[in-house]
This record gives sequence, structure tokens and C-alpha cells, in this order.
Amino acid sequence: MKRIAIIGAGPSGLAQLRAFQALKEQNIDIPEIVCFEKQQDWGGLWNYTWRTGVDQNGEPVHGSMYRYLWSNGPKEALEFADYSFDEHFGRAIPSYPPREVLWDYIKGRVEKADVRQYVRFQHAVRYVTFDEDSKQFNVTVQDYQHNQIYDEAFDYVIVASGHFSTPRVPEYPGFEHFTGRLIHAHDFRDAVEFQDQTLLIVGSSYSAEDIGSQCYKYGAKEIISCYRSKPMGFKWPDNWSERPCLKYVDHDTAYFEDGSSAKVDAIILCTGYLHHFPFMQDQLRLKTHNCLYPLNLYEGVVWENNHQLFYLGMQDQWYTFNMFDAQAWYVRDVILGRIELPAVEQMQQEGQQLHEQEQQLDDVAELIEFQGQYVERLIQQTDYPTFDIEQVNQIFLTWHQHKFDDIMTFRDKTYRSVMTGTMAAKHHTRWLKAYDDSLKAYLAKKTVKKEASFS
Ligand code: FAD
Ligand code: NA7
Repeated sequence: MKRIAIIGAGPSGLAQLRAFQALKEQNIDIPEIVCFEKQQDWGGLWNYTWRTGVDQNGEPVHGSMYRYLWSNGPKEALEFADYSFDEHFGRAIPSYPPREVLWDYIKGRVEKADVRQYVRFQHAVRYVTFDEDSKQFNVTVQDYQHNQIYDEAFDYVIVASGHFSTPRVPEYPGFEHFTGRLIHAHDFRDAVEFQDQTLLIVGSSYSAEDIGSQCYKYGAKEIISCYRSKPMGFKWPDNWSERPCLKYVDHDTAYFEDGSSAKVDAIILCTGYLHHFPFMQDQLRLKTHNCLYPLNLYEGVVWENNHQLFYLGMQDQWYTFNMFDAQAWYVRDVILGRIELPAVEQMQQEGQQLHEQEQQLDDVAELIEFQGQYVERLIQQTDYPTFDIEQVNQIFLTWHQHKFDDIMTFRDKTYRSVMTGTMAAKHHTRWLKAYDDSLKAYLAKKTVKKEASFS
């Protein structure tokens, strides 16, 4: 029997397990699958950890999520086509769930599919090589449960280890003498720590916007965010300003490219992440920046120079969970020989074309549509339940507009499910005043008349 190794049990790796299990439920034989997960539990980034630096085994901490994190896009855009929010929660819930609620949803599907048996937890993949003679991969794994390192042979390897965990940490002059706290977003855990402080946020993408918003919500005194290319441009609250790029820091003062300066208590580098796969042999290793169409991956997933190797979820992400599903179903069908791959030259040509096409797009609508078309193309090739991609694109566009209308209230909006037609419920508390992000508080039905206070 053929053997498949999946590296990582986050949403992408779990999508792969679900894709195979869907066939097993139809009494179709599937290959032997082993999913290696270095953490103690599944869910990837959604499995919150308070730790920073290294985990209990000395592995680099994978988690980049923080307390009070709520979904930054409507749940209706990421809903699984084969497992709806209605099915999981038994009723309509609001559109922007906190992390714990989405983690519960992710787990619900794979618990129902009974795929935990395939996962070896606390197993970190150390190295993957390919043997041209046997046409097999050798996977070296560190098993922290039994404190041993071992090798196993596999016919296929699917890398689903995520790409928002290894921080990209720039160096600015004066950082070494900065008197306050200086961290990367990867190590940010609790906005309350920054209450009454003046913060400098470096970066102008999702992490900058969300970590700044968290800190505003939980009582930061002042927020300054600075951009390298272009400002985020939202209508910020009075105590939040955007400035051009940071130039240098002198002890407690930050100096910017427009000549202005400010005394700051803390600096949070929201400067993105590296695609980092030190466990892959060089010729098998994906080398890319964060973009919608990385090179060397046919249909965004098949390693062009070795069709027994796949990468899941390596794109920058508008679409998430249902895109990982579309990819996983596609990879499954390539492995099972249900999908025939074209010649390598054609794969490379197509990949290059799409990669270049992405460079030409700068309008948000075009970028969303580009990823939507990609997801649709994959879904059309498998039996993953089809859904209205155009409607999801529209959800993203409306979400985008809501953010520009008011960055502090967009999470109070509701959307209709593309999968079930259910209209989301209105949440009992406005996001800005909803300080308790637990599953229990979120699902409480009662309308909170007097909104919670925070101090
Ligand atoms: P991950 O979730 O990163 O999971 C990868 C798994 O691989 C982890 O469990 C890890 O432990 C394991 N692993 C890594 N290396 C090894 C190894 N060598 N051996 C064994 N196991 C390994 N998406 C949304 O849809 N909505 C949001 O609101 C949202 N918010 C986000 C907020 C933050 C701060 C970040 C960083 C991302 C956010 N995302 C959000 C995007 C997120 O990338 C996806 O939702 C999703 O978690 C990606 O799934 P994944 O399985 O590809 O990767
Ligand atoms: P992104 O989306 O990759 O954005 C990285 C940001 O960091 C972006 O604004 C970059 O500016 C900026 N950056 C990168 N290097 C520098 C330096 N040296 N100086 C200043 N600014 C820099 O990462 P995020 O963490 O925001 O988002 C990743 C995921 O986490 C996302 O899916 C969210 O859902 C949560 P640029 O525009 O390149 O000039």
C-alpha cells in the first residue's frame, strides 16, 4: 500500500485528512496516511498558546495568534462546503467569531470524520529527502513523546506546515538601545499589557491593523503605525495616527521619514512572516515570498519537479479554509490518479503566467477575483461540494468596504451563508465592547444590556 506523510495538522493538513476520509466513507480504499504534528493538539495557528520563543519540547513556537483575536474576515467567506456553521452550532451565530469559536468549528468537522487516529502528535519533522532509485521520500522525525528520532519511507509528502510562524524581523538603527519593549507580532499575546502606553506599530497589513485595534480596544494611550509602501488608510480613532516609514530609534524616541518623531513605550513589528521550511531538502524546498501565486507549484499545490510532493496553503490568503479544502481534494485526486497532470513544461508555463498575472493586479477586487477563480478551478476538478464563488468574492468586497467605513465596527456586520442561505445572527455585544472572547460568552444567547466594562 502507498504511504502518505502529511506535515502539520492545522486547517490545511486537516483538510487533507478530511478529503481522504470522505472517500473512506464511500468504502473506497485509501493509502496509508501519517500526519506529523509537532504540537500537542491540532488546529495549527487556531490552537492558541501563551508561549513565545520555544515550546515545552524546545521547538520554535508555532502559534502567532493572541488573546482576544476575533476572525478578521466574515465566517461566511471561509465556511467549509461539507460542514456548515449551522451543522456545527445548531443555530445561526454572528459573522465574526473569536478564535476559540473558530477552533471549535475546525475541530468539529475532523472529530466527526474520526481522523485523529492518523495524527502523531508531538512529532516534529526534521528532514525530508527523496531517493531517485526507490522513488520514495525518507522522512526523519523527532518523536517527543518517546524521546526518539526515527526515519520512515513514504511515497508522497504533503507539506501543510503553514507560513505565518517564522517572523520576518527587520533591523532599524537604534533598536539595540531602545528602552521599551520591542517584539514581533509573532510574540504578541495580550493587548492588556500595553494599556496606557504609547505604541509604535511597524507595518501596514493585517497584523498591524488588528494588533493596533486590539491595543486600542484594551486601553492603549496612543497608537502610531508606520508604513513602508502605503498607509492602511482607515479612519482611525483620535489617538491613532499613521506615519511614513521608521528611520531610526534613539533610546525612547522613534524618528520617521517625514522628519517627525515620537516618544514610544513599545514597538511591535508587524512586518510579516517568512516561508521557512528548514526540514526540506534544498531541491524540494519552496522558496517564495508571501503572494497569491508562488512559483514552482502547479495549481498552487503540486511541486513541479516531483509530482509526489505537494504543498498546501502556501498562498497569501483572502480565501482560507475552503481554499485549503479545494487544494486537499485536488491533491488527493492527483495521488489517486483521478487527475492527470500535464507535461512539466506546460505546468511551468502556466505557473509563470499566473504568477505574472498577479503582479499586474493592484485593485482589491481583482486580487480577490484572482484567488476566487483559482479556488473555483480546483473545485471543478474534484467532487468537493461546489459553491457560489462569485458570492464569496462579493462578501470579501463588502467586508473590505465595511472596514473603510469604520475599522472599529466592521465586525458588528452580518452576512448570509453561501452554503446554507442562513443569515448570521446579530451579536449581543458590539465588538469594541465585547472584552470576553470565550466560546461561552460568545454563544451566550442573552442580550447584554449593559455592555461589559474594561479597566
Ligand atoms: P497553520 O495553521 O500554521 O498550521 C500548520 C501546522 O503545522 C501547525 O499545527 C504546526 O504545528 C505544524 N508544523 C509546522 N512545522 C512542523 C514540523 N516541522 N513538523 C510537524 N508539524 C509541523 N485566517 C482566517 O481565515 N481568518 C482569520 O481571522 C485569520 N487570522 C489570522 C491571524 C493571525 C495572527 C495569523 C498569523 C493568521 C491568521 N489567519 C486567518 C490565516 C491562517 O494562516 C489560516 O487560517 C490557517 O491557520 C492556515 O492553516 P495551515 O494549516 O496552512 O497552517
Ligand atoms: P503581511 O500581510 O505579509 O504584511 C507584512 C507587512 O509588513 C507589510 O505591510 C509590509 O510592508 C511590512 N514590512 C515588511 N518588512 C518591513 C520592513 N522592513 N519595514 C517596514 N515594514 C515592513 O503580514 P501580516 O503579519 O500583516 O499578515 C499575515 C497574516 O496574519 C494574515 O493572513 C492575517 O490574517 C494575519 P510592504 O507593504 O511590503 O512595504
